[in-house]
Amino acid sequence: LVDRTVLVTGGAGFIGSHLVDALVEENEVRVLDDLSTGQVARLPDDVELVHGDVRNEELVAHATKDVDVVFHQAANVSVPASVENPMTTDAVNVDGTLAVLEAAREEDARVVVASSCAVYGDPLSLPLAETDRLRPESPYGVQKATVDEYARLYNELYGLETVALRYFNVYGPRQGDGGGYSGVISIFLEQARNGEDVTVEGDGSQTRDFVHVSDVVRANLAAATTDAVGEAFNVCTGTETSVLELAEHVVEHVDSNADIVNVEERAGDIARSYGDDTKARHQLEFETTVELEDGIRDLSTR
Ligand code: UD2
Repeated sequence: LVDRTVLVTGGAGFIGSHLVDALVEENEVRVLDDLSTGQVARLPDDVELVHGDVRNEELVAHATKDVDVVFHQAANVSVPASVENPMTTDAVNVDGTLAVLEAAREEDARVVVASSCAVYGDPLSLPLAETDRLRPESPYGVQKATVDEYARLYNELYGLETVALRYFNVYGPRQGDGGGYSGVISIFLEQARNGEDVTVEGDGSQTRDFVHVSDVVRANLAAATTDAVGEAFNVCTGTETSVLELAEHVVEHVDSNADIVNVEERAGDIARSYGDDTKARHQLEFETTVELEDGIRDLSTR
């Protein structure tokens, strides 16, 4: 993307800040972030920060003024938090997205919405494809399914250019910085570095589709220019890795003598998950580039 004015909501967060880095050289970048988990230190100098809540319609409209593309990453990303507080997380995740879509409608801006594989719930069949029924199993999953559908609806109803990206298990630099909700890879890396036990929940046979954040950025850039608007795409590698394999890779690459131990399985944990990347390859002309082992090797040297 070049010579555009773009808004990255959640731009001080894990994924948002990588997106900002990729955009800032050649575009005018604005960030809307409440800094609840985001960090100002992640933002390059040339970025305009609008500090505040995505539920604040006036503020969102102000941040969206004269914008060509909105990359909507702001969300409460914690599944457990959504189970604890369905209403407050719904307000942030759903009302916040509606505020963004409404502001974009005013500006006729394209919106790339961060959706999630959580929209699928426990898979009936694998790999998970975009045509599968949505059966979310957490308030977070319902909220993401809702905004994913709103993105499609805004395209159909108002002709707004929207794309929903269903992120699978994203990992990479800055994840879990400063505590808070983080993913298994950053937890394992931290444990291995500190020589602590690497805690595999259950027997470690559960699988996930781990996508490097740089590939998530590339998917967003593809979505900013694609003709395939009104569509939802998996952002996945199409391969599954077990949590035990993951633990072994991490310990090996960190060169740690940490032990891999089994702890209690997580209640309601999904046994297997990986996505079908065919639609994204064909219609979005996007495929992932970072192999999991390379991603882990790189993280282990940071
Ligand atoms: C991911 C997303 C979540 C939602 C969900 C949809 C992340 C961080 N979370 O949740 O937002 O989209 O997918 O299904 O990407 N584990 C261990 N030891 C640990 C921590 C985790 O064994 O110390 C296991 C855990 O039990 C699970 C797997 O690692 O089987 C992945 O856990 P996670 O929290 O990284 O991500 P997940 O798939 O629950």
